[in-house]
Amino acid sequence: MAPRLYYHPASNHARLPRLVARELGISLDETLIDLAKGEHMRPEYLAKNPNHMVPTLEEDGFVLWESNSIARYLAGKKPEHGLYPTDARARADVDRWLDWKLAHLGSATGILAWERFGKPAFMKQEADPRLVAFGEDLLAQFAGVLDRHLAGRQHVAGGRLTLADFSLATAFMYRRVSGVSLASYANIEGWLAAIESRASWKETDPGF
Ligand SMILES: N[C@@H](CCC(=O)N[C@@H](CS)C(=O)NCC(=O)O)C(=O)O
Repeated sequence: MAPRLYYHPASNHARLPRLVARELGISLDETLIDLAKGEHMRPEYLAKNPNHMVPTLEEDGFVLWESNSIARYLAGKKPEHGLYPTDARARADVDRWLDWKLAHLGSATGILAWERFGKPAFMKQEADPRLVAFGEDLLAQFAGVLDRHLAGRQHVAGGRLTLADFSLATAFMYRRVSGVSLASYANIEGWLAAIESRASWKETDPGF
């Protein structure tokens, strides 16, 4: 049976395992959890993911949450693909960027996405200017780090396409609706355009 992925199409975190599965040719049984209807708060979903978040993966009774962990698990099924290298240092390099994405870049883009897009759209509330300014400061810091790292590189880690590219790319998926310009980050723009041209990215496009 195909692994089941509980997801929402607008979730950047849920998009990562969906991208990775498509890249690897792994079929997923994708089950929509409608956040707007509160399906993530239902007891049966909370029993799988007590954080009430998507994504969650379920396979033969094994339940896994956290997008990067799910991506690693899926990539581990097809190591020959190289998305998650087996060499210790190459893997550590990918892990470094996966951690950095959740801890830093994703926080910056997440604050801006929520304040400028999620909050008005779903909560009918205005953005908090202090939080927007905080998000902008974080973004300037961390996008700068990534842009400088990508100078002269096509990929984030190990000179090849890895989980790091896909995970980091998802952090930018709300940029248009959250007023994030990459004009000052030409290296990020070029790298992201290559990810966005992939079939996996197009197939998982939520349409905003
Ligand atoms: N660290 C988690 C974050 C997941 C996350 O923030 N999911 C959001 C959608 S993008 C969610 O489900 N939010 C609903 C909630 O917090 O109640 C991961 O990487 O999987």
